[in-house]
Amino acid sequence: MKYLYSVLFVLLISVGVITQESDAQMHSSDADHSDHAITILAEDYAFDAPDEIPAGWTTIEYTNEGEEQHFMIIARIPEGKTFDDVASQVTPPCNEIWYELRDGEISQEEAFEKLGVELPKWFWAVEFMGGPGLISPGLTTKATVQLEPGNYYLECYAKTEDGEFHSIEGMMRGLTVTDARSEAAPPEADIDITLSNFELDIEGTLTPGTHTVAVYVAENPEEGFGHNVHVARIEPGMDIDEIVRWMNPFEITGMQTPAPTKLLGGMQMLPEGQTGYFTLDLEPGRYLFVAENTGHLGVMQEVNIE
Ligand SMILES: [Cu+2]
Repeated sequence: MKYLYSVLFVLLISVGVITQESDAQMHSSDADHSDHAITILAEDYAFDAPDEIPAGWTTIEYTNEGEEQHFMIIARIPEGKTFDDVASQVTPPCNEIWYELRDGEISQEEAFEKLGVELPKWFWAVEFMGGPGLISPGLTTKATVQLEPGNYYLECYAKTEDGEFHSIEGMMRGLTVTDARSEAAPPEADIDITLSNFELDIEGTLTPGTHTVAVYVAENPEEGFGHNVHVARIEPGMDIDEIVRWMNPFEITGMQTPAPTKLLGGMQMLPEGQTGYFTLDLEPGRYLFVAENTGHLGVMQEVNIE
């Protein structure tokens, strides 16, 4: 079953699109280039992002300029393959199978089987390298990840109110990480989150204000999956199970507009043994830290901030 979850996860999120915006924005954030920062804007439905960045620790300042919730996962494409290969060989079958699942024509099990048959073998070597978690319209988050040279793609697979992946609507594009290397160091974190297959552990004191959160993915004895975290505000009277359900893209209406609550960012799926960082602005209140596809298995924690 765990394998099936990881399979469906990987497959569904690769549903993509061919269009790309060419407006690129990239800047070094200061004169001595000690901090390698790029700015990416999320729109309904496109990323305004650079085409090329140097390797090394990279801080992505991600602003949601749209009217729907957005995130951005960064996926490394296997050696010898390109974004066009993803768009032409992976996207079309994935989207067709998603429609059949969404429209109730096939079960999840049948979807797994079809994907296993219809996708190219190389797709299983795609590696997910983190990226900014879900944020509500108007918010900005910073996510810091380490990227090695290669071909990557960026994707948001949140859904429109009609159940279309944002990627299909335009939120998927290629990114080249070049051999040039920035000397940027990772940020200092004051909160540590450790993710494993079935647990989310938070260390540090969450208080009102801005925090830098380090997200570490533990090595798992079994095949790992679902190693990501998003932060959602729990308003009075809200049903936590409903937030967890919405966070799960396997649910037919999971991650679909409208979002049930305010979303404050997080860290997208990382490989085992890897650390990524994100900034988090908190006000007093209750928050849910939850993995999108394994929250219902217990990978979540509720936090109360006085
Ligand atoms: Cu989106």
